[in-house]
Amino acid sequence: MIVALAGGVGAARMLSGLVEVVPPEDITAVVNTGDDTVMHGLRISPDLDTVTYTLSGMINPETGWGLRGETWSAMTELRQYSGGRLGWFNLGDRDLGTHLYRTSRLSEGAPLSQVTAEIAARWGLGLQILPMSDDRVETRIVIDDATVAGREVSFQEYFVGARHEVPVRAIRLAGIDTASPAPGVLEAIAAAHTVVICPSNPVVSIGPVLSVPGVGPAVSARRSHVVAVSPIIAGRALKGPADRMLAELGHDRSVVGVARMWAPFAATMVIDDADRHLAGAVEAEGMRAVVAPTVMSGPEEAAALAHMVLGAAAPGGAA
Ligand code: FO1
Repeated sequence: MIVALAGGVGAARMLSGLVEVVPPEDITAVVNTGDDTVMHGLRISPDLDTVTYTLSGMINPETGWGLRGETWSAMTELRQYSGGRLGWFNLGDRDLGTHLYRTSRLSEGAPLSQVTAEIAARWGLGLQILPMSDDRVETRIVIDDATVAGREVSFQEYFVGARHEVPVRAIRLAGIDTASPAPGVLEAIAAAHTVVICPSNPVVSIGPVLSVPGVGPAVSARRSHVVAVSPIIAGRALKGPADRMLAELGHDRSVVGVARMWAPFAATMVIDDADRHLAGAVEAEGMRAVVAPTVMSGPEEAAALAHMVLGAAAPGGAA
């Protein structure tokens, strides 16, 4: 059994490699839901959907979110009605079907983990996709915008509304203290042969997963079996604001900064060839550094990285 702690695009690519080298039934993805939002009354779970659509081959290749070959009639109508005011977060016509289904099932009382399994089954996926929690946890971002310093906004207001171009001052995970891991999360981590920390944003993707009460300690308890893949390559994130966010929140904007965050949880970190010269500094943080090509530019690269990651768990088993 392999457990992957996952955010959005980087994790989805990592998982698409993992399913090529391990039977999908042996994989459990534990996915961040801190980015979830309610838009027009609909519950949107961007990271769950990015993982699901990517693994079913239906992800929109241009955006990295939403569905391939999407149409936008509903959004066009919404913008017409509202003079554009309500159209800042793009929901494609087919994608809306997913959000309508999720929202309906949640309002019927089904937990998010159950609904997520139903959505994965509809797309024919063999792996288990679990939200980090069935409880609502909301990643809130404290930003400095043009009008107010220290304004708290939702993750999507920061990421999509402000195009993640504004400085981040702090992160707050609303609801985290009372959240429980989704059923099966702790059991999967305890039973895993390897736990993979996917190359997702450490602060707003993996951070919330590890912050669900019980999850961080469960991962730390398996430290020697945990392999992290750095989302930072030569000081840059391939996609999204992870690099800037690390710096803005006082972390080192490099694989060394990531190692400092993951050392309590993972014995091994895979860093890119471009960061080979930092392997010693990563090891000084208490992690074993494994150097490999980590850019998953296509299915072959993703499978090669997955193969390497699964072989990289610390030898000897010492936590
Ligand atoms: N990202 C954008 O940059 N613009 C959008 O309009 C947008 C809409 C959207 C709708 C559904 C969905 O599942 C994801 C969507 N995303 C959009 C992506 C998403 O907000 C972010 O990539 C993640 O939250 C970060 O992991």
